[in-house]
Amino acid sequence: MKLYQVPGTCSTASRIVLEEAAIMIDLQDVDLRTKSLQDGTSYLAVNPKGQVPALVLEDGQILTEGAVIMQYVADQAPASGLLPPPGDFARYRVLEWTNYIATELHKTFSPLNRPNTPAEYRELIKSTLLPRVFGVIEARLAENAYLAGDTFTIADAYAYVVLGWAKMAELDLSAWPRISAYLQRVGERPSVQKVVRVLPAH
Ligand SMILES: N[C@@H](CCC(=O)N[C@@H](CS)C(=O)NCC(=O)O)C(=O)O
Repeated sequence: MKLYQVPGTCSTASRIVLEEAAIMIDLQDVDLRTKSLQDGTSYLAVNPKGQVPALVLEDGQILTEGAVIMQYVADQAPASGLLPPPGDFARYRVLEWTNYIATELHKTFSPLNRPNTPAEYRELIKSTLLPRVFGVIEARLAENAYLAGDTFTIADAYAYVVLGWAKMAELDLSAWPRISAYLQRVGERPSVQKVVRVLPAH
């Protein structure tokens, strides 16, 4: 399989999941500004959305949307515990948190990475919108070591990468000590140590 990615962006969550699942992958870096690949060809021919990640399967099919790529990868390695099997209610708890991270955390952060986002909106994101999400995650981590329970899942790979953007946004996480401890704990996982390089996200 091949993963189109940019280190430090949300595609890094897919890399962590691939690593946790012990799946070998060919990595291809994308220039998100020009939407081009290192050989000069257009990334839009791979993924017309122009965003990372995109996963090319063994049969040539291309799968996009990080939250879905992570589910696909986790299902290739059921023993990893990254995502419980269909029919197990625990699966839906993992997907509930994965969806929350995608729609409420990731996409609330995204405008901070666009140069043309108005200052007033940036301020609203930092003062109100993100703290509301941080509060939900902080409360959850008071109950469990990980988002969906007591084991690491795809939701944690995703949350780890996106919460890591707080530093670049100059957001002080000290008001959320459980999040800070969680980032430290997840950051120590061998899979994370292997893949994480923090670069500006988009
Ligand atoms: N809906 C997509 C969004 C992915 C996304 O936002 N990717 C960002 C990097 S974190 C990106 O490629 N940004 C470049 C752009 O939007 O032009 C997903 O969940 O995978």
